[in-house]
Amino acid sequence: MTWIAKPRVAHPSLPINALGLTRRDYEGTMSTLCAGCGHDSVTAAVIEAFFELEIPPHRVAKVSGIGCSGKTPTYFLSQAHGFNGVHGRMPAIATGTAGANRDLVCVGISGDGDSLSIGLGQLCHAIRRNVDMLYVIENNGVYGLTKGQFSASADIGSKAKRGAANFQPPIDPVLLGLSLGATFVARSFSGDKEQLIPLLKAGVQHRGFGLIDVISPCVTFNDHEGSTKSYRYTREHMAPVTEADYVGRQPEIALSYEPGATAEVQMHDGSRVLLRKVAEGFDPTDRDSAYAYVRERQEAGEIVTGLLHIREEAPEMHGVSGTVETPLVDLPFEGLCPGSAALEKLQRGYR
Ligand SMILES: Cc1ncc(C[n+]2csc(CCOP(=O)(O)OP(=O)(O)O)c2C)c(N)n1
Ligand code: SF4
Repeated sequence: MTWIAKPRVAHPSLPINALGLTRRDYEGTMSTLCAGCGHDSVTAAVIEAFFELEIPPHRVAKVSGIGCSGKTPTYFLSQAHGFNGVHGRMPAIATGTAGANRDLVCVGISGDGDSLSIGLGQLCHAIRRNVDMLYVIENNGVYGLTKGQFSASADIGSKAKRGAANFQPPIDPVLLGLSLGATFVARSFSGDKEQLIPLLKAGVQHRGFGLIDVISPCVTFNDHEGSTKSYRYTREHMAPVTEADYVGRQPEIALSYEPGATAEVQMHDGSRVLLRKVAEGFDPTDRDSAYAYVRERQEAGEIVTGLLHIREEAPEMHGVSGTVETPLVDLPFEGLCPGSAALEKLQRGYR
């Protein structure tokens, strides 16, 4: 894999935040994702959100599983703590991270495969525990990293790279979060930074589990059967002289639309999704209404975006579990390991 060092830019006219940091201080290494991948837009939004929130990058813990989405924490906040875990197990790592040090801002980045297929149980329990973290699902309906198999969020009838249609009903992370009682649920689109950045900022500041499902197109695995420009057609009609592959450059899809309005987005393969932004008067504190509204608009073929539900008074994991306020790393050794007499006393309490 090629690796290009990002040049440092230091110019007196660069905007700085209250900490004296520039946006560059919130970036990571150069992305190796496909040009035009929605995940890069999400990365840019995360960088902007943390820059604007003026959070010191070294006070952040970023965690992920496996997938193209799982790679993205490398591309933001290079000064942050980071752990790239096993496929689908990011929520367990995040739970440990948040539990061990409540002073860090915990950010988990996942994919729809990572969260809704192999890691579904993990996600459910992180929601149930109300782990204090921002949880972003970069949702493209496929397993991008392993070349475009359907994920559990793929819609019925959507076509895979090889033309086969998906026939299994999707798991909607927003409806899942609402039905499990997640205390902050939102949805956005990677190309709509006007909406995504404020949602990310709100999710970071929410005390408890902040779930944001971001529709994030995969440009590489959306070409379809019948196209004379598809990889398959090209391979079948060429005489290869070397083993080579080429992923065409695609422009980022950007979008701006008003609250209450719908916007049709044409994806790179020509398919269309219809987004509806919640209206100004929408009440996100009413979970049942939020669920009914998302379902109603879904029936009409629309994907509702915006802050869909928030419950601020719910105790988060620390409150429920009674964890120590001091981060474990700051506790003296005697506090962390009180000795065998204390252990015996504890065990006696359970007999
Ligand atoms: C235990 C395990 N099973 C399967 C895999 C293979 N694998 C790697 S990434 C991936 C799916 C990634 O899809 P998604 O989470 O949607 O992320 P994307 O690449 O689309 O961003 C799979 C199945 C793995 N790495 N580990
Ligand atoms: S394969 Fe798809 S999800 Fe992965 S980097 Fe390329 S466009 Fe993004």
